[in-house]
Amino acid sequence: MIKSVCGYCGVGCGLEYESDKLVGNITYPVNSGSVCSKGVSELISIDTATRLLRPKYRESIEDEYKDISWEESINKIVHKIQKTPKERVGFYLSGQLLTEDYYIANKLGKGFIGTNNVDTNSRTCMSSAVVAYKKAIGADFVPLRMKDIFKSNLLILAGANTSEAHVVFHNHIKKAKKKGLKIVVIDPRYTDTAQIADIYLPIRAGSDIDLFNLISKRLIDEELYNKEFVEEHINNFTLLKNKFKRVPVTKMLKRTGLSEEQFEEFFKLYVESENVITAWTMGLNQSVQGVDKNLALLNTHLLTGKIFKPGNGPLSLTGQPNAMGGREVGGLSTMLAVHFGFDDESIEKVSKFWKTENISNKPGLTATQMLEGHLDVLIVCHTDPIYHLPNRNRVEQLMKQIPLVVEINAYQNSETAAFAHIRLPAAPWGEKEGTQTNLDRSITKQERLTRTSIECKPDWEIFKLIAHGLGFAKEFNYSSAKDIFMEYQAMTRLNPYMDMSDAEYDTLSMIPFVWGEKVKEFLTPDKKGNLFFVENKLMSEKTSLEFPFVLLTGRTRDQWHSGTKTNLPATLLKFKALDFCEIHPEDAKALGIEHGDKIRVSSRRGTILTTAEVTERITQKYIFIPISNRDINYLTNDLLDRESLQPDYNHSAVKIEKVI
Ligand SMILES: Nc1nc2c(c(=O)[nH]1)N[C@H]1C(S)=C(S)[C@@H](COP(=O)(O)OP(=O)(O)OC[C@H]3O[C@@H](n4cnc5c(=O)[nH]c(N)nc54)[C@H](O)[C@@H]3O)O[C@H]1N2
Ligand SMILES: Nc1nc2c(c(=O)[nH]1)N[C@H]1C(S)=C(S)[C@@H](COP(=O)(O)OP(=O)(O)OC[C@H]3O[C@@H](n4cnc5c(=O)[nH]c(N)nc54)[C@H](O)[C@@H]3O)O[C@H]1N2
Ligand code: SF4
Ligand SMILES: [Mo]
Repeated sequence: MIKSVCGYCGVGCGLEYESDKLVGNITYPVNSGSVCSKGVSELISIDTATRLLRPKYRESIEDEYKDISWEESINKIVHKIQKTPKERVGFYLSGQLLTEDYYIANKLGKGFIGTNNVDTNSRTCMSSAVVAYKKAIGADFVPLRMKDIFKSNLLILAGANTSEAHVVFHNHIKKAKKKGLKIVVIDPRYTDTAQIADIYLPIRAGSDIDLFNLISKRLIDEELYNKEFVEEHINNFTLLKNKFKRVPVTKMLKRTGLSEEQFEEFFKLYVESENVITAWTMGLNQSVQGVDKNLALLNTHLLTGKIFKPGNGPLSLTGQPNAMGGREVGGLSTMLAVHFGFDDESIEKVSKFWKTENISNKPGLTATQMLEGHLDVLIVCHTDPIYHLPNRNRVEQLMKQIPLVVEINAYQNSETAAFAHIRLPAAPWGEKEGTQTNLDRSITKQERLTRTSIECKPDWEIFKLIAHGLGFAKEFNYSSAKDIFMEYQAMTRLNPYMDMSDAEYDTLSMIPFVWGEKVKEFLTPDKKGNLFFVENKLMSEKTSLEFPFVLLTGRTRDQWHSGTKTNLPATLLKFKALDFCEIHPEDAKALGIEHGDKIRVSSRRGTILTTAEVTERITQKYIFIPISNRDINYLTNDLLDRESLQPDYNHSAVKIEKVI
């Protein structure tokens, strides 16, 4: 029997592999034996006909792909990088990469090629949470664990559909509910998660800042905040208090779409609950004011002192399996490595560690800026930007202008494949090994369960080949994922709160290592938490007579994003629909649309076809389309949060027509 870990979501469930079968790992602390449909079907995705099994090349994206050897393809990439100014080279990584893959790509890009254009799809996912955590508590640090729900009295889920997106955690929430945990769900859709709520708040999309501000204001006005804690541990209280004196309370409540009774019922439960956890995901992060939404939420925990105490805290529910590990190594273009930025001291420490003089102090392009960055070489690894970036027609135009697009993927059927020149076959989950950090800081290890397909290579090895081609053989002298992990582990000592020296690579699949368990205070320089006054500036795209609906997008339980690993003949039979558009019965009636009708959904930027699902789960004037519809981003707008540069995926104005 081999122990490993699921490679899908941030819960990070342990798996056991025995005689060609996967089951949950009972001893693994996070999941105690359960897995969801994606976890158990990991094996199926190894053996599909859609695997990419050989390197491919074409001169122009008009041509057909031809097979090419590894040597020739790496040579072509290396030559092009050598001829290109470093600021015109970009690495587009993924929160699904293993830590070793991430580390080596980051070291190559930032440390040796000397470009900070190394970013990741986490930009579209978690970057608002990263910025807000740093501002409010001093570091990108999740200050509690999932198991804290068993010590809590109230769990608030804001813009998070755990029932479909963090399935095994959701099962734990249900268990905790049986033991008395109260649940509040804040979401414009009556999701499967909302069905287990004690209080469901059908908030208007984009108005979370108003709701959290209303809580904070009431806590201050009625002196229900934790005075002692605020005095000792919190900055900016007086400022916030003064600012709140002038906010338009009635207008704020109106913007949330909630009634006074709904708010009062919630507030009563809130103040009566001794231990409170607020968890959130894309409903907050994916917003033009994503950072502010996060800060408004964090304010409530700083005011009440419900942080760094069992059963309490702000719990960002990371989506991808290793988005956390990626952030730890430094996979965002706005950080260097091990949570360091681009200040002189950090650059000096990292340069010394990597033995390099090539690090630039200029933050790089983010994933959401890269395509506009006039790049000559773009290396895309373990992600599908053509599919996932907003305003796809524009993304396609920009991608076409890049002279060399390299796609490293384990499957052939991504959307980016149509825009690449070189495609390199990666070894997927099950054919490789390496570590990942789940959403609450547990570092676990994926094990190799089957032989690596002959022409495929683990992602780290591909970056190593490029590094060697560029003349950095000595600095990239690794013969295994373990070598890389151990170097990274040594590097974490540079940043004391991140020290991972005690992790044992060889036993991580059996005994996960949880880093940061000793951190029990704010990580800001003065060890105090920072309050911020933020306001809802109503910056999302406005609906109009022509585009009267707000489009919400998100997950369905059994599908993983573009579906290269989950939308397979062997799994489809059992699983939920891939493509539908939830629309309220009243709205459908007004448009003459019936359940099952083919419909055309258009925004100012593009049009897609889908099928109407008439349901009261969705509020009037909203529609929901799952992201398993690969065309979804032809519709979405490309407004970005000004600090995190994360897209406003959830709030695009659209219209609907029946296809006749
Ligand atoms: N099955 C499955 N699970 C996954 C994934 C997958 O592809 N498939 N992907 C993983 C990844 S990468 C991620 S990031 C996570 C995402 O995890 P979640 O964010 O929990 O998943 P979404 O379906 O995007 O849900 C976002 C919710 O926010 C709501 N929402 C939209 N706008 C607002 C708003 O303004 N305010 C509030 N309060 N709510 C709003 C939406 O109606 C939706 O229910 O899931 C992870 N888990
Ligand atoms: N409208 C809208 N757009 C969104 C979102 C939304 O909610 N709404 N969510 C955003 C978020 S939160 C996220 S995280 C992104 C996700 O968007 P993507 O990251 O683009 O989605 P995936 O389909 O998970 O892409 C992973 C790719 O890696 C490939 N792959 C699988 N295994 C391996 C491997 O071992 N090695 C390599 N090299 N490749 C492999 C897969 O075949 C696939 O092509 O989408 C973002 N876009
Ligand atoms: S909940 Fe997430 S980590 Fe657990 S089995 Fe499902 S997809 Fe995998
Ligand atoms: Mo994500």
